[in-house]
Amino acid sequence: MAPLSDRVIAGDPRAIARAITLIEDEAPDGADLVRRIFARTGRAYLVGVTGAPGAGKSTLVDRLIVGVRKAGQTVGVVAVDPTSPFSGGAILGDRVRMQAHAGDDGVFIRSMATRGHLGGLARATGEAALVLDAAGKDLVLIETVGVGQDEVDIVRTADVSIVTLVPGAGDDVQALKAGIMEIADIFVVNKADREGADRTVASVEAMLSLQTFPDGQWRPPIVKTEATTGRGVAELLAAIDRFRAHTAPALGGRRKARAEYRVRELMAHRFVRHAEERVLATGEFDRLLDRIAARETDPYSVVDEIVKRTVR
Ligand SMILES: Nc1nc2c(ncn2[C@@H]2O[C@H](COP(=O)(O)OP(=O)(O)OP(=O)(O)O)[C@@H](O)[C@H]2O)c(=O)[nH]1
Ligand SMILES: [Mg+2]
Repeated sequence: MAPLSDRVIAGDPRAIARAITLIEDEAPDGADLVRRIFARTGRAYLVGVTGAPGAGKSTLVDRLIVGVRKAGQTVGVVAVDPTSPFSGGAILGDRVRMQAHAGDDGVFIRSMATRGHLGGLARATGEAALVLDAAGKDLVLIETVGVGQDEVDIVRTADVSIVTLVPGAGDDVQALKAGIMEIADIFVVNKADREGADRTVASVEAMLSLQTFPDGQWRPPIVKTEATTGRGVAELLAAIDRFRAHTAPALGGRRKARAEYRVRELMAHRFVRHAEERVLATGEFDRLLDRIAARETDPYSVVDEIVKRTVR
């Protein structure tokens, strides 16, 4: 049989699924695969969709799939599943959605569990997106629940970040402000059929008006949607297209920044692992921690010593 990387590049759905599993499992074969496919990536447009649990992200993603397919493009979806009591349900929901597109080989949907340790979930998600990119998908949608640093990192791996809000979530706007709000390229107020949608739009608008957007700088638009009926989805797709056109000249810079982030993360991960596995004797790390706790030494001295032995 042809190597997995070749089958991924050929767009074979079973190979794509296998490849993403390798990446999720942090198998050495996964790293090898990324190496083999990397030159074939960089063509897909990566769309991050985040927002509070239950905001309607999956429903929205589903509508986007339909819109993108109508436009004749292929699409891959990576849905990052929160490790919450809901996760089982979410995976189930995504399975149901997958069925809806079963038989359409222009669509590939995959849920990823939030159990990545080494290198983190952002790495796994980013690499899953690479697989879909190499497989020739024109658009890759990444759905994630926006709560913490993981999500901010995931969204950073996208070319465009969509933050999904819902009416009556004024407090959420506050809560989201710190992290996710700053990385929003497009705001969506979903469930616009509900009472208070215009108030939510107004509060995001008020927040945006506090910032200055110099001439030529993108000002995030606010799009009202009703994912259940598909209302506003065409406007959202149009906003994505506008953002894409607007940022096309800077895409290289954005991707370079992403590369920097990845390489730094990988370097840190490798160096730590090297120190733990090759430099420190078995149990030594633990003993060092005990000595720090007992104030016999301090963290700086310990790290100085480890670095000295590592670069020797
Ligand atoms: N009224 C209304 N309900 C909606 C709309 N969009 C989604 N919903 C409903 O909201 C619920 C959650 O939708 P999902 O698409 O699963 O939300 P999600 O953000 O993906 O949820 P998690 O992945 O679990 O965080 C479902 O019952 C949807 O039918 C909308 O525009 N209006
Ligand atoms: Mg969902």
